[in-house]
Amino acid sequence: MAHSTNGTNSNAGSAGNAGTAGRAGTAGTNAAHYDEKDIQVLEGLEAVRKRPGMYIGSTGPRGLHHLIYEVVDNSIDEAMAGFADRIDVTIHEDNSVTVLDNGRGIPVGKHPKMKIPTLEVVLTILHAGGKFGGEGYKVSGGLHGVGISVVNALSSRLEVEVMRDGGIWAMAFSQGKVIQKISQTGKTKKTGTKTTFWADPEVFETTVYDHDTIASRLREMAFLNKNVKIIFTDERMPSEDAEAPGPLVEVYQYAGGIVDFVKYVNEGKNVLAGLSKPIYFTATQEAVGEIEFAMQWNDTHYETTLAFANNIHTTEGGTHLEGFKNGITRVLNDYARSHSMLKEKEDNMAGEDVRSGLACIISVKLREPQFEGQTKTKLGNTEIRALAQSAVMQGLAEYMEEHPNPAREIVKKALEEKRVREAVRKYKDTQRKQKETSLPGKLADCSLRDPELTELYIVEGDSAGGSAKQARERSFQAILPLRGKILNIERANLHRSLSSETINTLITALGTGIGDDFAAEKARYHKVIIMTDADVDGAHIRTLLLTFFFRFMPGMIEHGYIYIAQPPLYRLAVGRKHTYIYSDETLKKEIAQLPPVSKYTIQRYKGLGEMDPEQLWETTMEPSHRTLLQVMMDDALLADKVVSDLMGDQVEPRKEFIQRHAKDVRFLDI
Ligand code: 0RA
Repeated sequence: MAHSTNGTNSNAGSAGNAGTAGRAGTAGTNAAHYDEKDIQVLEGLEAVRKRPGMYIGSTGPRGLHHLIYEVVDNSIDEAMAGFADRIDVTIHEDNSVTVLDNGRGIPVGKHPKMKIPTLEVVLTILHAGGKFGGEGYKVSGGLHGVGISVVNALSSRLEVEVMRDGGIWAMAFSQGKVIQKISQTGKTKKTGTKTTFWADPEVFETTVYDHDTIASRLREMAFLNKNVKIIFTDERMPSEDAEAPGPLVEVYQYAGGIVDFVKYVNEGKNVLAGLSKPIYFTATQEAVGEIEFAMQWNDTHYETTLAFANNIHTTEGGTHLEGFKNGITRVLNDYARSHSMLKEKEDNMAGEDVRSGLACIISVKLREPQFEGQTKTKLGNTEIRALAQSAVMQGLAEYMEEHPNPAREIVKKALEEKRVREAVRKYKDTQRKQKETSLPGKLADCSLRDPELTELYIVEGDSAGGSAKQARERSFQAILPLRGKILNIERANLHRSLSSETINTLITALGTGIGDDFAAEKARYHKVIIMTDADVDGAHIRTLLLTFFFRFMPGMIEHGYIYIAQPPLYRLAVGRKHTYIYSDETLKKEIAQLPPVSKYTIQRYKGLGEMDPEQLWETTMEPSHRTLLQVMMDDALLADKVVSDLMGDQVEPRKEFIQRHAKDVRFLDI
């Protein structure tokens, strides 16, 4: 989301009563002086203007955006009832908003009880919104269910036009009061309702809508209601299509419904083999409602499950989510056992194992939703737990039996997560037992203990490690030889990486801990120097090590503790003198500068192992002669991009990242 003012995205619609407390306080003081007559007044729209927070959450940007959601929700209700399939939402240049649907139109005839036009009842009486009208709707969205009258109360002006029974009827209001009585203004064969409102600047801190927030919510609505086409026009913004000048128009229509939603969530991620088509199933229980699931695993290690009840994003979860979690854990364990993928002696996979890498949309539409929790975004209906669970146990199990290939991929991934989780638990146990007492055997530590003075050389290969151990100044230089390549952290998760011995050795030697446990002040060395061969393999190992630091110990880079050693590429000997050369360019220059008949020999170092300890010391380890590259990282980039690019799942952004940062490496002569 590009905006910051309301600090939320499409979930703003379910954001609840954030601003209620303050508002209620003010009104409460006044309430002390009310007599019976006043209380009656308070039951009308005046109450809404006195305590807007109670009805729309707040008078800040969040509450403002709620106005649009409330009006759109009414049209969505009409669509859910099967009478509308198109909703046009337009934000005009002056931040007024028009919502037009092609439903039946709000009834305009005299209301039998109230003796005024039903249209007026709907717009001026609290709670006379969607459910009003005898038969009513089967299901109804709208977080507060307060209806369009609340929007009317909080608008400096509201115009409504109803197309019904061959005619067009219009009314206008100001701050909830009729300023233009109902009248027929024309004829039409169409049906529908059109509402235009101007949020009251006397009520709202701001009356400017955020395009992305509205777009995101409308898109979500279209995903959740596949029969609805939502056309969003923002007249404040220019068209993105040069061929069609005019305002910005975006169309949201998803024939695939939540299947399209889950694909959208997984955009830019690698989905598991055979799962390019998401898993979809549904269950209905006449007296309760309908529940739909769309799920698709990707190769990341985090879960994105979005649960909705009557189009409301239930961010606090609830019974639908509980039933789902129980169901999916059972189905995957049953499958793993019956297909001998999980051995008899092995423990079951945990919920977090089976849901790792899962993107899932749950949408339940029920007749009488009960919303609970702090922000009224937790579904409370107990009957939904069983419905959700049995839906998953049938739907998912059936899918897996019919699609053995993706089924195996899903279970394989979950099993991997389980094993890794268990390895981590073991690792943490041993860590606790060891309590940094024993350092890895391969580490040739230095004798000084002051991290400001000490250095750790991470050296590729045992033979170079041997030379480095002989060459070093043991008081302040420690050597850690790495055997072969280290695990490719690019693709493994934190848990899995910890089962690698090399990684463990590294972590123990450095002393800082990793991830959330990282503590820079525990670093045992303030210079950690990566020393690899000057060839492709060396470059690869260096990349893997840098990736390791980027991912698990970014703080080491932030503190400037990570360096890259620069071993020479050549040794140029002329007569009795010799020089070490660090690049092809310099070599050419040096040779060109030699007197014409000079005799010289060039030795090319393919690896560190070709240097004897003295040479290694002289060229690469001795502080007054060596050149170290300090690895630097931009702070903003760290916060923003490391997580998505490096922690992410696609290889390209990661490669780009490392390539980008390779350039940020700067020379440092010590
Ligand atoms: C009450 C009763 C009927 C429809 C509506 C309200 C209605 C409200 C809104 C709000 C926005 N768009 C709407 N469309 C319809 C049922 C009328 C009938 O039985 O024909």
